[in-house]
Amino acid sequence: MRVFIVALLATLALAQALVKEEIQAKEYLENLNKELAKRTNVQTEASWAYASNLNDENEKKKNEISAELAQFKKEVLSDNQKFQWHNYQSDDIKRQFKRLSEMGNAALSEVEYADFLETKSAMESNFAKVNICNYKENAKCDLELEPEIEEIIGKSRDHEELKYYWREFYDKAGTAVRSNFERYVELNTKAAKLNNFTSGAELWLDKYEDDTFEQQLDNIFAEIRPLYEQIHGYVRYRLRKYYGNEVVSENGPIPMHLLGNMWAQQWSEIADIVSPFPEKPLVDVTEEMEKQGYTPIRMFQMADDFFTSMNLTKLTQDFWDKSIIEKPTDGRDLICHASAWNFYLKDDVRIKQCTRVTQNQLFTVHHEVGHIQYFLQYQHLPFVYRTGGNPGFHEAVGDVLSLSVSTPKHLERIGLLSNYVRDDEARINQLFLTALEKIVFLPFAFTMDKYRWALFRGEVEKANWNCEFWKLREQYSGIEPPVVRSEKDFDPPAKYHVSADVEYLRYLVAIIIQFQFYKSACIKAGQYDANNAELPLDNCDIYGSAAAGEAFHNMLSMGASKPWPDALEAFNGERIMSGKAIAEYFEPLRVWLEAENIKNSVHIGWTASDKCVAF
Ligand code: X8Z
Ligand code: ZN
Repeated sequence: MRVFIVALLATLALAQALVKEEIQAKEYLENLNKELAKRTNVQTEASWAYASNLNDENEKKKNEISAELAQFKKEVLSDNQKFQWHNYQSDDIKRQFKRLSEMGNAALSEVEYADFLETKSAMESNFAKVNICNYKENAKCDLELEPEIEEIIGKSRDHEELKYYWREFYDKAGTAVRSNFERYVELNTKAAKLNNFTSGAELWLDKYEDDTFEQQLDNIFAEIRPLYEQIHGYVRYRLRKYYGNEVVSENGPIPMHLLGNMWAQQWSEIADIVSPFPEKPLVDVTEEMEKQGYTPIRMFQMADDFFTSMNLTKLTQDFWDKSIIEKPTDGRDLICHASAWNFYLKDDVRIKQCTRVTQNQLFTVHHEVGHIQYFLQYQHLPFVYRTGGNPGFHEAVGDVLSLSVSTPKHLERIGLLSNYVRDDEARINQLFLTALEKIVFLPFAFTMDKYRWALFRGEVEKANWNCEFWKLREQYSGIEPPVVRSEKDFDPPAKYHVSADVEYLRYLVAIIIQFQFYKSACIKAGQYDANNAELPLDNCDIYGSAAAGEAFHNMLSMGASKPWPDALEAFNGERIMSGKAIAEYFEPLRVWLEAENIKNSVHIGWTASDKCVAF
């Protein structure tokens, strides 16, 4: 009996000690979150200075400060281990500790982390500094990706010219950094293992907090693939008519330089030559924007106005004072790829974008302002929670508004579209245009990470690294390079996110869930009713809807404080990622395309590509 009482007292004492420790841990976390915000702010300032002016001095400063932050994170990790947090009562405290114990690449040794940062900067700055000589005037060698090369790839219909720019760009942005990329993969793997992951793929996937995530995406992708194949077959059929049999085959993969985008990730730039009803209107307000004297600042004001119309947070003074929304003309090199930045101080949020006045850029502006809205909605939370429900959530917010902006209804409302008659044919044109942005993007986005996962997992021999990339691009998207590539080339880093070490699955997830958000927001706004032909999903405008805004607020203000199904639930009551909404949106197009492709005996699917050989 005595032994029992002593044991009981000892247990009680331990439990009491644990409760006391948990109270102390709470205070510890409060201080730590503040300290991390402060230090991350300093590091972000240095990153911003570098990204907006790529010189050696800025690079050195950025890497030094990043190394200091990594060192601090290591100290935090060892401090955290003094707490028995796994046994605490509060889920919130446990979640914070778990997140604060994730080191990412900062887990590398000091020397290797420095190497990692230099390797990344080398790839990123190489990408940003690519210059190409003009195809027509070979002495003019100052063409940059943004804006000149992107414009040519989008507008030129001369396939030889397109091929020239394609090859020049991939050689300079891809092949030039092969050795850096090899080193990057090595260090990435080391870092993943130091974090107790089997590879960098698992480290990236961990952010989705769901062991079946990859499988879920495979399943959703398989559901959408038939629609993709219909679009692919139709576009190839139309391109064949346009360029001739010599340039486009009947059954093979589509030569990607003809698709209006350097990476063939979105094909809307060629809508004018492939849209279903050429004699019917195709919504393109670029000219009208130019005519009305639109400016980048006006485009950002419009995005701000859209968010505030829904009762959401308006852009801050710091945003307007500190953002870079036009390409500087002072000759400095910078990273033009659009990005949104959180500085982890109250209201200090910025965008860096070399904005051009076009319809697609108007959508990108909303995309970026969506990131900013998220930053502002969760800025009250502890530092560890100031991020998206998962990385895809962050990419989806602004896109939901873009879906709304792209409708004829909204474009009419803002005076960019007039005399538009929305009959069945115009509607198919419009759905097709959106599909060239959204459906076409799915296999592209998937392969960006399927490829890198395979490398990180050590599943591909180095001697096959380039052809493996093209194999996946062919299998998933049915496209191929315009010229034969080999292992002497190395093309993956010619995509910004590969050179810059940005995980890409987020964009795939974002497309799927943005349609879930959009559909619910449209219902809340009274703009969509599946049983009312007057209120179709593809002409829903959520502008001015406080109800839709409230759903956003409920989700965004949670940041990452709960697993993502909770965040999704806060928006619309669902807890599962699903392809149902995207399928519903494109259903009229699917029906039309299937009939049209049969009518024209269009081949569906593609044969294997022979455009990559070992040597
Ligand atoms: O990188 C971006 C944004 C910045 S987060 C401009 N996007 C992806 C890309 O350009 O490849 C948006 C869509 C996909
Ligand atoms: Zn984004």
